Amino acid sequence: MIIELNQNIMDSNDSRAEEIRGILAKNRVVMINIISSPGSGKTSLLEQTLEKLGAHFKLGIIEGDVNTNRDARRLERFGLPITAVNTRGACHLNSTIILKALGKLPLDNLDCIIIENVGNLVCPSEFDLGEHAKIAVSSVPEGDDKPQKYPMLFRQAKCLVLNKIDLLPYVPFDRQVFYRDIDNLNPKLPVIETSCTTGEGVDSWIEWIKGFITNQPRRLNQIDEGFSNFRRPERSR
Ligand SMILES: Nc1nc2c(ncn2[C@@H]2O[C@H](COP(=O)(O)OP(=O)(O)OP(=O)(O)O)[C@@H](O)[C@H]2O)c(=O)[nH]1
Ligand SMILES: [Mg+2]
Repeated sequence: MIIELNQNIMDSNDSRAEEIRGILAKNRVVMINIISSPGSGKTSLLEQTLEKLGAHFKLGIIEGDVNTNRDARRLERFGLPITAVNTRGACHLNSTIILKALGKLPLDNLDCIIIENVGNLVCPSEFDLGEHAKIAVSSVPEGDDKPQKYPMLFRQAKCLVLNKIDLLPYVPFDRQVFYRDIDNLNPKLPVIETSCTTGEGVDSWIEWIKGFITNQPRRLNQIDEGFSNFRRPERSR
């Protein structure tokens, strides 16, 4: 006898994501989910971000890793609340994991939680974590064809960071192809070019994320309230 289960396998993920949205709204916390292939520079971008954003907002981190807590250890020096999640092989974070991780963070004393998802360009974008924004990180040595080959993340992202631009002189990367494909997939997507190694472009990213956090409808626990007039930067090319 065959029993058919027609329930959407994402149903339970989606209902927990809804629960998370309620918790974040109640505590007036913004949650950002950073997604990229392994090694594009998520942790490097987080290091830059915590350095420069930590003085203005109360930040918490959820660090997703498949098999170690190395990235969480890299961020320990900032002295911020970090929940390290070891997925033991799973290629993405889901809303059940995030719900548990939120329980370990001091939500009533945070403005923004930044999630570093597991390095993977496909699966993490399929899971609603109840976040306010998915942020895509792509990097020059991965190639200019990634948006076209893995479109889901680039369609969903609210901001795209193109990292490792210091390597442009050394590897083939056609900006025209990259931007043409982005324009086809998500024409309004802000793209910010950075090098986490030289620091180039990082200030534009910091401006974007400050603006995003500030513009969410919520009570701010900001230390510095000087960002309410933020204007979104033009796409850098
Ligand atoms: N040249 C160059 N290297 C970079 C840049 N950003 C990061 N890297 C290097 O790229 C490697 C991977 O960076 P990570 O920040 O660990 O990347 P990640 O996305 O967090 O990697 P996973 O967590 O394993 O998915 C490290 O050796 C970094 O030093 C950059 O802008 N330019
Ligand atoms: Mg990392």
